[in-house]
Amino acid sequence: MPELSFQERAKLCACDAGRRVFETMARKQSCLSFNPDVTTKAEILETVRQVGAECCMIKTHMDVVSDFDDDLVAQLQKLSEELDFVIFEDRKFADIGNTAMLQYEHGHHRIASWSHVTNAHIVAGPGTVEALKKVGIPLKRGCLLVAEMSSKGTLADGGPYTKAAVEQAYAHEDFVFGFVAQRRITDHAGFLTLTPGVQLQKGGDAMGQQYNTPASVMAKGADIIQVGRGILNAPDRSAAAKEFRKQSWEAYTARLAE
Ligand code: 5FU
Repeated sequence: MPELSFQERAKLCACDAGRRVFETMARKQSCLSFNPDVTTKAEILETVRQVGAECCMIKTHMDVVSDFDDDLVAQLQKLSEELDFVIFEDRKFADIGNTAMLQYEHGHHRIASWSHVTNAHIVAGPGTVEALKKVGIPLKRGCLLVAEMSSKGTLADGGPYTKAAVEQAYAHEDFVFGFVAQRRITDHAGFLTLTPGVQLQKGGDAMGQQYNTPASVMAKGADIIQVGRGILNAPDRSAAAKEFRKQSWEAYTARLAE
């Protein structure tokens, strides 16, 4: 099957937030999502200002931010408009439906109120995503399912578990618009693949993370490369983000030309 462009794939995506992601990627010519995994509001905003212009998406873990407040959200939303990126809170909901729904809508972070995209594990069965959807759909939010992980020894490793994630996604296409995975796991072009565990050199960290290069993950069908420390720890973050963006966009255009 020929590879479709992100513009064409936006039309095949049944989720409002998912279409917004595909359209942002096409408009900005960026397959790069950056995660500022830092623990203060000032550091998050500083790093997003440094690299947001290169990214189609900024992925957050707000539960590690010591001084999280509503103003952080307001400033991040403002930057998302100014620099044109989608906000993705990587909350990885995993509980029974009722609890996941409460966690998504309420609590300190009120994720559904500001994050365009979130994600969920499928370990608890279909109830998790069914419940998240009740909160997310009226707000035009979208969700990715964690189908495979980048870490050593993961149980989400491409077998029946990954297949079950694909089945859940098909059942909720208006809310679920793709996967966190190490490769493309379905032929449905309206679903997007976001791949974490990416650095400019293959390798890993001391706690089980495994890294592949932008070109190698794009060749396996990634649409978005998820990069954290590869940019965060670079001497020039903006230059590093430009390089990740260039390498992944070139791999995407090469895929279109095949
Ligand atoms: F689902 C996953 C996964 O399988 N691997 C990941 O690394 C999510 N992640 C996230 O991507 C993780 O929580 C980090 O926020 C990010 C990777 O950051 P790094 O600094 O590039 O290793």
